[in-house]
Amino acid sequence: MARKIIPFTKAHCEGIFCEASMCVLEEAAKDGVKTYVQRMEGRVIEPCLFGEGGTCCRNCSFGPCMMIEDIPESIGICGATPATVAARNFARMVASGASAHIDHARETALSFLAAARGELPFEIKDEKKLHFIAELYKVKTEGRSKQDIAIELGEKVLAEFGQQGGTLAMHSRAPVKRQELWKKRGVLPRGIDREVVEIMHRTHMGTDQDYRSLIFQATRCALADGWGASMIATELQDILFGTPVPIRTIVNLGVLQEEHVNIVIHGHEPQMPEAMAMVAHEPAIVAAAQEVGAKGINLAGVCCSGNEILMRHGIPIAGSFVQQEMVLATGAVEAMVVDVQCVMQGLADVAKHFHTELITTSPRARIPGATHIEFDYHRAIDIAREITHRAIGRFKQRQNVRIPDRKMDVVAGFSHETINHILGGAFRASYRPLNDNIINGRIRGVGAVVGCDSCRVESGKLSTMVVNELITKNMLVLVTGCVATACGREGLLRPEAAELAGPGLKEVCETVGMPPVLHMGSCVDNSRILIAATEIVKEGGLGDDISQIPAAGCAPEWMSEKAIAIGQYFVASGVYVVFGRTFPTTGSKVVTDFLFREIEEIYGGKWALASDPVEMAQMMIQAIDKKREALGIQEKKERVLFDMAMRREL
Ligand code: XCC
Ligand code: SF4
Repeated sequence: MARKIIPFTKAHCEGIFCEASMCVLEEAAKDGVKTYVQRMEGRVIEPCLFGEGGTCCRNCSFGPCMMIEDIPESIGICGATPATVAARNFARMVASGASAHIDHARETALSFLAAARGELPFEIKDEKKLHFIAELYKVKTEGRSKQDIAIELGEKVLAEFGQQGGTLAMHSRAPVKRQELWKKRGVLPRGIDREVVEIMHRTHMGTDQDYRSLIFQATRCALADGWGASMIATELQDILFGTPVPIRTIVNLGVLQEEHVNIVIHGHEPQMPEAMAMVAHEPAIVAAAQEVGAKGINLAGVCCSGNEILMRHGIPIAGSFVQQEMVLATGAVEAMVVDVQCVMQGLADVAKHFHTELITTSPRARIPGATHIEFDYHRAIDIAREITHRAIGRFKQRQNVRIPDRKMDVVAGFSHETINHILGGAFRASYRPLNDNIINGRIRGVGAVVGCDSCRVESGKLSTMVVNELITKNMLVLVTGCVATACGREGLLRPEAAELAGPGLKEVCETVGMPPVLHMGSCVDNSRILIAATEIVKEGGLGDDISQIPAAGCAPEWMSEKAIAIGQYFVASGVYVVFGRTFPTTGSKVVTDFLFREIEEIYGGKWALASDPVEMAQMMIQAIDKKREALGIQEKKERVLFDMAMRREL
């Protein structure tokens, strides 16, 4: 076995564009490995304006009907206007994105129930949260065993998916004023699945043809995601696998280990990754690894599966979405285990060039060329062992390895409960200190920077530039998803990053020893941000609704339909949301105007679009300063802060 180790020594890592990481792709390309880089270059047709702007309809066989809003004759054969088509397409994106979270949550609820019944190797880890959520669902807790409570809770949660009327229990966690607003607007979801089906129905040829009405339903569906499915997924996963607490680990390609069997877990649902983590250090597994000349098993994550086990176990992340093929191109991965969402089909082709086995595990996601080993959580441990042994079996076939020496320390695991403790201290856990620091101006506001990293921009860089700009302006930043990984690569998730923050934020971070950028988890964990925002409201002093607090959201490199669903539930929760590079309704000025302006009068939040990272940050800051002004905490306090900073500098 002729192994070539390519040394990389450059000290500073520039995200995935660092010489070392790109070198992995270049070297691999010389061996004929094709990744997104080649596919982008070799693209035969450029993205078309109708598709990009949302004004192409193919909802019936008269079409596709492509429309230009400025040309009155340019409407559908059925008479559909560009606004109708753009709103229909937008709503369908929400439906698809929400479905991803909903199906994830369903799977979580099913495995939660099975675990409660004692059928799975998972046990309830967070009893306190079990009680809290049980009470939300009106499940009696007094004098009952945790199994009993969990069984009833699991059943009640599952019933919400097929529910036809009424409301969802999690919505009662929102600020009262927000709940009243949703009620008044009639936008409270009646059941989880129902709202998705209704979008598909309304967007069928010849049904709902009023863009406002379509956006209304898209909003109801988005709320069934954020304050429904995503929140269910987050909370039940926490109860089952543990609520994250701050934990130190590493990210980037360099977490792969030359002397270990590398198994990479990619996708979204945490059940399989949890099982893989449980078996990785079993003596029999380690012995089997040693038998083939490896030191043991090295588990690493990609995308949100990675975020889940990073948050709960400190398992390193090898790469974000854009890096997934790069991870395989190192030649150091024995098996990549994938389930659902954000898994590129191109992986199968990359894996073929190496000894890597690509393994699909979800009954709802297969890839030609991959091995399918279906994950059944009743047999979670056996399947995890089987997969691990297959990976071990591949180790000896490993050839050239190009693991760049690129890894970065991160502190992750900031659930909203942790923020409570860190800021308030163990004895007086509360959001009071955060609110006080926002009121006194040390912290200007809270910026949530979330979502994907994109092949169509300088991946990761755009997001981290937004984050950098925000923290220098004293904005506390919350991150999830692949943006979190990008921030990790750049060293922004270390307490040391406080150095980069503005004086006020820096002071707060140094006092409590936290990074200025808090990793709150995976995509479904954006629900943690909703709760954090609600906690800020409930703590008092910053208004009585989410739309009043100095907070804003941003997805600089969004790519998935989930991002649209997430953005819409944030807007409907009263948050100003900035998206990067492109927005799917720009072909219709009418619909875009509605989403970027008018909708604010309804929900207090709205969308915006920008391409330049500094501009994105500035837009968020401007929105936040406006909220500070409305709260009456803007000017005076800022001068106090300035004086303090001046004094310290002297
Ligand atoms: Fe997918 Fe969740 Fe986007 Fe990353 S961030 S590319 S959706 S993995 Ni959620
Ligand atoms: Fe064209 Fe109307 Fe059919 Fe859409 S539904 S393809 S706009 S005719």
